[in-house]
Amino acid sequence: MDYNKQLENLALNLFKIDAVKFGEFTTKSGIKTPVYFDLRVIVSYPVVMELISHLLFEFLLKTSEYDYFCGVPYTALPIATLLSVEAKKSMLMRRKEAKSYGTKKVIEGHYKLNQKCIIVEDVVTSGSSVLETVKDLRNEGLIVEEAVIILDREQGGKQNLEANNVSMRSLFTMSKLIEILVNNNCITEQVGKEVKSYLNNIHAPAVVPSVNRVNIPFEKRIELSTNSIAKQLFNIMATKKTNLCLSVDLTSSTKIIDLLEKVGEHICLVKTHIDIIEDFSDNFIMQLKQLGTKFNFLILEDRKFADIGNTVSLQYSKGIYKISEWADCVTAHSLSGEGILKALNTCTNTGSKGVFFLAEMSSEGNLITHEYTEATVRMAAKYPDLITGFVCQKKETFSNPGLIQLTPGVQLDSLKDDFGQVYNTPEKVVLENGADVVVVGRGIVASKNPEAQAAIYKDTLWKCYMKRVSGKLE
Ligand code: 5BU
Repeated sequence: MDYNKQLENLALNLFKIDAVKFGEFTTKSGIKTPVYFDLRVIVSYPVVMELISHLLFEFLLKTSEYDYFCGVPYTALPIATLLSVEAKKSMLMRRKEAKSYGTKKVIEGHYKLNQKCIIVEDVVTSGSSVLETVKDLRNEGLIVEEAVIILDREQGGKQNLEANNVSMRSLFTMSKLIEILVNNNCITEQVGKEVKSYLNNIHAPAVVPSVNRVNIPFEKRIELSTNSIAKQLFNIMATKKTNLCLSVDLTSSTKIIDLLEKVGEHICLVKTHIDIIEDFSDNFIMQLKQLGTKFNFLILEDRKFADIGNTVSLQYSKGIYKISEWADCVTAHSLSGEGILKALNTCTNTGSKGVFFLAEMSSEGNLITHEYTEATVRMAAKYPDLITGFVCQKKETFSNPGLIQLTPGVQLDSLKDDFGQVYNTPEKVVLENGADVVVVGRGIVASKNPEAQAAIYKDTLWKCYMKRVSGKLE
């Protein structure tokens, strides 16, 4: 039987067993509704349970790669169990309340860090129940990026989940279910119309993205990273106790090397704009790498690639600079599409590489919109081995604790420069805005005593970070 026929069969069964009802009800999110879906009853109907899990497996899960299922308690638990048996994949169980004795575990079952868990849920209205389960699983170091659902009420839940980096697929949308029930004379056209107009008018409130990553210490986030440069950077930060990135925006290679000799001990990352250097040479690169080894810092070339993939691959590996040969990581825009990431991914011929993907900018009047930022984060999720983190300004921008938030536009005092750069203080970017690595350029480079100034930035930023992870925020 084809998918649509089987779906119709399921819809009629659900109607027959009173799992879908029409009248006046209030949902868990407090929304009044003329239609109510109550799947708790399915435990009394094994044939319906089997049909649901079979459809979920056949049509939504066959092509996915994952290690575990976790049902959102309680209604989806039997479905998750059946799926687990059908797919021969283990299941995890989330407790609604942690045990007050013994292990105090929230997630039951055996699992390993960085393995993928798929969420199973019956109905999504706002997505908040799914997100509670996602949060607990992510806190345990599991990767949660997908949810399979029986019914999407089409009231904003899908968007709320996407804002939290969870993509959702469902067997039915509410409109589809209603259409089937009207076509089969289970409900009148009038009731169908009422439900449709209700769906168009009532939306679930937006759910604030979970921001737990900012409370997890760098050393714990090493294990959560899937990019080797992110792992190295977290490691350097944790051992050197610095999250300062120096932007060496100087045009003389000797001056850069002299400066790094002085401040190398205070930084975890050096950020270059290689094309502003007037006396570039291979010798400069050699010295830069030697300093990186001597002081244990990585090199980020802030190239901001933005062209089509083929051009980017040439810009990355050819020309005078041959960036791919020496930069541990680079910055790239998402503007021209996924081709950029594909190109950078295939050029990783010389060991481990990373990309800081540009999701937001610090400059006044930049044209990046909220939608652009969200699409950038979604695009990055397809390249877990390549992406080191995001260049961004807000903690809400992404939630994956394995990725690094790199934030430029920081100075101790001045508010702006003459060309639209907007500065925030170290306190603001680390404590409020979620910055992991903080980029400082002229705040250090243009000061009278860069060495002393770098030490001040390092100490101030690290104190803010320590305060953040200790959870002692006002
Ligand atoms: P400053 O001297 O601290 O203003 O230098 C900031 C550096 O970060 C500079 O090299 C910029 O090119 C870079 N930057 C930025 O300032 N803002 C952004 O949004 C991005 C990069 Br992306």
